[in-house]
Amino acid sequence: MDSRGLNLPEKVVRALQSARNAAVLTGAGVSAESGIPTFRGAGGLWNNYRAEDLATPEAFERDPELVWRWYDWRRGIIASKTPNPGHYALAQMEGLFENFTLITQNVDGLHAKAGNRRILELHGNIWRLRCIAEGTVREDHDVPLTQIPPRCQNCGAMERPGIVWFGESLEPRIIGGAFDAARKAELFIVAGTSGVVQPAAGLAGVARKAGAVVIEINLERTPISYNADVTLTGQSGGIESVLNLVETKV
Ligand code: BJW
Repeated sequence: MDSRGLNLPEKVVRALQSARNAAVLTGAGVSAESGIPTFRGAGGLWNNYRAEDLATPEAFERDPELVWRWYDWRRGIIASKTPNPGHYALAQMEGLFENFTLITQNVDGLHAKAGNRRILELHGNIWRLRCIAEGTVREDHDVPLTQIPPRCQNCGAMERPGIVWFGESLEPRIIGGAFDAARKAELFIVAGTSGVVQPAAGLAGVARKAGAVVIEINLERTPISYNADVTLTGQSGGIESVLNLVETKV
């Protein structure tokens, strides 16, 4: 993707250059270029692992050690990875709008590493651990974990990953903030998500209904494409090309 070859509708170019309020929703595809596996599609985690066995509260109740071993393995992969050009372009974008909210489904923490400050992590963060007795949360970057399952340093109870699993509610403050940002946005960019997991997938429709211009960036069309003014098919590193247009802001 390069900005001259994008051939964007006039309305989209205008939104990129004049919007004051912008929001972006990202998914696993944005971290794929850093070498972190996605969930669905070729090479996706759900091809080899069953979500029901690893990413539900019932799975954790049944076998916390198995769930923790899987998360420990994923922490090991993520720890060795760094942000890619797509992450950096989104970090740069934050400074180019009056209001900019980065809404992510990713749990890897790479948006913060790239420099974004206003981030809503819908599905939590893999470096956060939560005590199942007290609900207290701490950050832990040990790879591998020193103890599986890890224990609360205060009360000794088991900790769980600070992740939102299937069937669990998203933190009201975070999902509320995401819907507010979507409603307020004049420009809404969706990058690297299959658009099948709710409530995240509904954000683009909410933004569109409230009047935003919606740009999707993905390797392929998704259910979100129907709510997008334009779908740019290509790698999310191509967000750089979109950034070039924002930089010519009026
Ligand atoms: C590239 C690229 C490159 C690749 N460049 N692009 C309404 C209807 C039906 C069901 C529900 C509903 N409301 C709620 C549900 C249930 C459920 C749900 O949505 N299920 C559907 C799957 C059917 N949702 C929930 O349970 C949520 N909770 C909730 O809603 O609570 C209330 C409630 C509960 C129950 C019933 C009703 C209401 C919680 C969802 C938690 C999701 N958790 C996970 C795993 C935990 C995190 C972890 O361990 O890491 O989060 S699932 C997994 O999917 C992960 C992701 O964040 C999430 C989204 O995936 P994402 O990011 O889109 O990745 P992929 O792999 O799917 O797609 C990658 C995309 O990138 C592809 O499109 C590629 O083409 C593209 N790509 N390389 C650009 N280089």
